[in-house]
Amino acid sequence: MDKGKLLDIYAKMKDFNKIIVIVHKRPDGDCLGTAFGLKDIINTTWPKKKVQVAAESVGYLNFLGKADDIKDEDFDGALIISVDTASRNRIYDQRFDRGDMLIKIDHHIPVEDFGDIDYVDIGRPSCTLIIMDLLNEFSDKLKISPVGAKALYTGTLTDTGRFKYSGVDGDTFRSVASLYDNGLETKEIYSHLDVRTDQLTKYKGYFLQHYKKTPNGVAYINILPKHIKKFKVSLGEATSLVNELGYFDDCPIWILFAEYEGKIVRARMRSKGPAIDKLANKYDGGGHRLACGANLGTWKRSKLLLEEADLLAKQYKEES
Ligand SMILES: [Mn+2]
Repeated sequence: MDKGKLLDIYAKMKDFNKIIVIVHKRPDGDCLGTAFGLKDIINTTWPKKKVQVAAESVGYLNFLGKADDIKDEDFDGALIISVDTASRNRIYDQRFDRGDMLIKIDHHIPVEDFGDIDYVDIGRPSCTLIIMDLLNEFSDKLKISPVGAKALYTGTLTDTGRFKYSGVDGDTFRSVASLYDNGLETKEIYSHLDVRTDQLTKYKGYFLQHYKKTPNGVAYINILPKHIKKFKVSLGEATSLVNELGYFDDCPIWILFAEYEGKIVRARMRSKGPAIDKLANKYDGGGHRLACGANLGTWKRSKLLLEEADLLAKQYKEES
């Protein structure tokens, strides 16, 4: 934790009367939780400030809050805070540099600095936990409502796999404890996260019957538009099943390939041993040591990635 930089961020939030929080493209629970949690802290602490969130909406996360329709003039004289995003091109609203000042708050392995202040803490397993660091560091000044606590808890849950992934530590639970002290109610959160449509349930059946394994231990599946269409699920829903491939003893790496609009292929990569971030970097991606995304473009490149992942699995098995 960098207390000096947290003080800088606090001072800027206090200074500016217009603040826009921007998430990354195709947002997940952590980045939306971070954005709506931060919005709630600013609104609860300084009710007169105007805070907007720039994000696309994702059905199952709509309970966290509603994104704003942001006009060009909203950026004039505003403080922009980019959350959970490692590189410029992944920022959801590309007008991010039109404000007076830009702050980057992130927990991914750094790709590039782009803020006037860059606060990156890869030791935190979710970006929401950095917001909680800020909250706890200035607990005599900053306030949060149960609505913000709900958002921060949700992001922590989704990015840590419900406190299961590496990076979860005592600080994680101390931070979460303070959310309970601020009125956190978890029942509603689980009622939104623990639902599955008939369509996705049936697609999951298909998914579990059609994954494959490489010779040395990479479990993978290719998600094609025709499957999505047939089962009437969204790509977001289909790709949320990635960790269904994480149960195999003989597969330390698992990858979900999916074809997006314009025939663009992307990968979600996960590992329970070998570091995969360098491999993701080679394929225009990145993220964390054991959880990454990659932008392949074509199915041809997905085969190359798979071959290299297979090699990593092989080396890992030989070493351990
Ligand atoms: Mn995150």
